Amino acid sequence: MNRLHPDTLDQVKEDAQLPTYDRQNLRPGIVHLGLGAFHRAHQAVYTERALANSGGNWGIIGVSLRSSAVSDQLSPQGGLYSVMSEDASGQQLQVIAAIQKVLVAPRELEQVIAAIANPDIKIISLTITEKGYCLAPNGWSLDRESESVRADLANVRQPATAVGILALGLKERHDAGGGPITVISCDNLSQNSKVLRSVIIQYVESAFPELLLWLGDNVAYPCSMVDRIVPAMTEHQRRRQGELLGLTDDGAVSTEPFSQWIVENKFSAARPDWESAGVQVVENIGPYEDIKLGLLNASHSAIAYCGLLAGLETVDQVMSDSGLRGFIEELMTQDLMPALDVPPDFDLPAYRDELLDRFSNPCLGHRCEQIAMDGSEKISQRWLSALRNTAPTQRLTRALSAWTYFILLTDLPIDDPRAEQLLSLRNSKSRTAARLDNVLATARMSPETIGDYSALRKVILKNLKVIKSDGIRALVAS
Ligand code: CS2
Repeated sequence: MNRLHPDTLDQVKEDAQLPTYDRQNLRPGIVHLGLGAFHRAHQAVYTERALANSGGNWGIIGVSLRSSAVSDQLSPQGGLYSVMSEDASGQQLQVIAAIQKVLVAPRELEQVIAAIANPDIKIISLTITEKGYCLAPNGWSLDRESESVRADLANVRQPATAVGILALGLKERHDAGGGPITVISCDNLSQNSKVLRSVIIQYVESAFPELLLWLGDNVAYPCSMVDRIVPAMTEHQRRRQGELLGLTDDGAVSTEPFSQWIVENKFSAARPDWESAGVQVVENIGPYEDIKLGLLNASHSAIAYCGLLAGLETVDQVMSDSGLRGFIEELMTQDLMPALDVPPDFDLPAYRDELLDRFSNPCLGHRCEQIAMDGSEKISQRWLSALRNTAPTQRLTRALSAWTYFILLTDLPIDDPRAEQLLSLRNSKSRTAARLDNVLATARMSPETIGDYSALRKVILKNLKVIKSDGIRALVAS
């Protein structure tokens, strides 16, 4: 089979949807930092549709912040890749052409900075994951103690973090008279772009204080809520997708039919006609962000840790296990939903039911291990607000116990920005009770952040014993 490329598009099988706009004359208008599968199956798809509907120079320059893997996949394909959305009712395949160029920041930093400074670029979007924001333990300010931030601040012309790269790019933009720009975080963080604004400003205060006034006048940071389940591709899925497409595609991504993007109406420059592509632009984004994080992502993390401890591999396997499914459903209904502030016209039970259906999608193969990654960053975003104010809610405390057990009492791999610290806690010889506070503190859980912390900790210790003696299924059934 030939490889997907602008010159081989005529070989794409007829079921697949092809780009319908004039890509030859398209110029870039967006720089995206963090070119993972999620961006390719989400924001890039909306931009593709907006280009087809309304045109405009909204090509995307995608930037990988660390490895050259995505560049190796997409650059030989002229930036093209396919997105397949699938559930039990069937699949849809689309070739996306909106990504015009892929840069790898560690080796092409100058080009990345020049792209951010280019006056044609009106939007910077980011999917850099929770840990990419370099947040201090308070979850809000820049972690000046972290090695990566210290290294960037010591050498502001050679940054490696997204924060440092963005700050330097904006500085160059200012110096070149590049004009206003909108910066949109598309990560699962509460008040994502506000948090981004805060770390950028703190970084700039140290690195380029002369820039502060310009930033205030020229850069807008609309918050956004993004939603689409995009599991990491396996080799098997990539091959199968290639067969359906009629061409090999190293950049293929597969996902679910559902997709949602809600953006706060707060742009400082032009934007693609995203509304025509289904993006909702709203005045008040808070409730949408909280509901999605507090219900979808919060239960996703619970599924991941319970699933791992039960020896299950994927989310749909957890959903097919009646005991675990019942637990997750109750967790959502009894513990998570009451903690949410829901607009009067929002049907929360219907949203929950839709989530349960999406989690049950048998085509996704979404691995518990993938969701379990970066737990110390994720669970504070997802669980803390429900744990914070009330007396420890039973089921959420069980989910937190599952995470704690996973960290301290298993030998499952830990993929986490605080892995070193967590592994040394796992391997320490002291009693579990003596290690518990340190583990919880890595996820911003402490007497300062949780109302009845001592009750919570007592329940967790009891739960750990139950998991140890009788397993996770016994704990969730108790
Ligand atoms: C998941 C999310 O991996 C994870 O942590 O919870 O990536 C989730 O699939 C998306 O936020 C869905 O929109």
